[in-house]
Amino acid sequence: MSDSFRDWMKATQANFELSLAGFLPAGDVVPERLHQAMRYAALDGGKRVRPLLVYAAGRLFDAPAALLARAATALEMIHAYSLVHDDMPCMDDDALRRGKPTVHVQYDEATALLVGDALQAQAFLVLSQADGEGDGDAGQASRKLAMVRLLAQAAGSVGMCGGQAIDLASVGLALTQAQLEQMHRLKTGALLRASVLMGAMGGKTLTTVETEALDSYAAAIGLAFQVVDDVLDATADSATLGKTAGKDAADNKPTYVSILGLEASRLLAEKLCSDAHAALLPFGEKAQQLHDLADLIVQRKA
Ligand code: GRG
Repeated sequence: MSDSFRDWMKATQANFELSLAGFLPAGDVVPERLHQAMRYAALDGGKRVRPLLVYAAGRLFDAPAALLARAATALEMIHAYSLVHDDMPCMDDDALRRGKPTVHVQYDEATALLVGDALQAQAFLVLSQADGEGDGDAGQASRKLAMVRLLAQAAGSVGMCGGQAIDLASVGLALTQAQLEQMHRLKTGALLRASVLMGAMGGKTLTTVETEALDSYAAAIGLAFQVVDDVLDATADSATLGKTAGKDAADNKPTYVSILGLEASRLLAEKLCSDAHAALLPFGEKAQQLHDLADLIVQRKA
């Protein structure tokens, strides 16, 4: 990973934090406690992988910055809501997230439920609102509608929520690698895929060939992300992860590490990273940041 990629990443994360803060309701707006809890859940934490993917993919076709900011914000709000709900006692029942007490611990369960619901609604509000840049452009309007559709699909029952349902039903079961892959393709992969496609379609209507290449990239990084997550859960400590380590084994969950073992899981992540790089070849130099993000996903330590 080059210094210029690291500089780009740090600057993008810092700009995104400001933009996200601006798109969230202020903490002194009624109902204050709900708005404060939404800001607690979404701000000041996380790697911002989905926004980084949106911005990197947006570069491919020079998508306007204002549209990318809305797409990135919407994706991160959906992601933040999923973490809040996932941590609740009725799901994973976790007390630590992003190095802080989870929302139901810091506030209460009812507030955590509403924070997730409200973040999801806010995501679609932000994405669908006019942004003063290219609003009269019919092409941009139809691409924005396509983004709304893509995000709804990725977040819903045939995407993230569906994957979570399979996950909850799989505890204690001996899944095959193919079944595990299908679960993660929905639970984590769908939102990562949406990040890549939404960023790219911010610039133009994608051809089938472009969509297929980006789909291959997204499928590879989506799976790599999960394989690495399983490896980290088995090998890193809670302080480094900012969430409870060793939770998968403790909860008797099927993981890549439990099916393949540690070394084979690491090799699989590296192979997926090479697949992701290969999928980007048609886009040339403009895909350098997407290329480096695949490395980041595989080499991350938290
Ligand atoms: C509750 C509808 C619903 C869905 C939950 C995403 C998810 C589905 C659950 C999170 C549980 C989990 C640990 C999944 C593994 C992969 C993953 C999404 C990890 C968290 O994402 P990161 O690493 O988190 O991007 P940060 O905090 O960096 O944003």
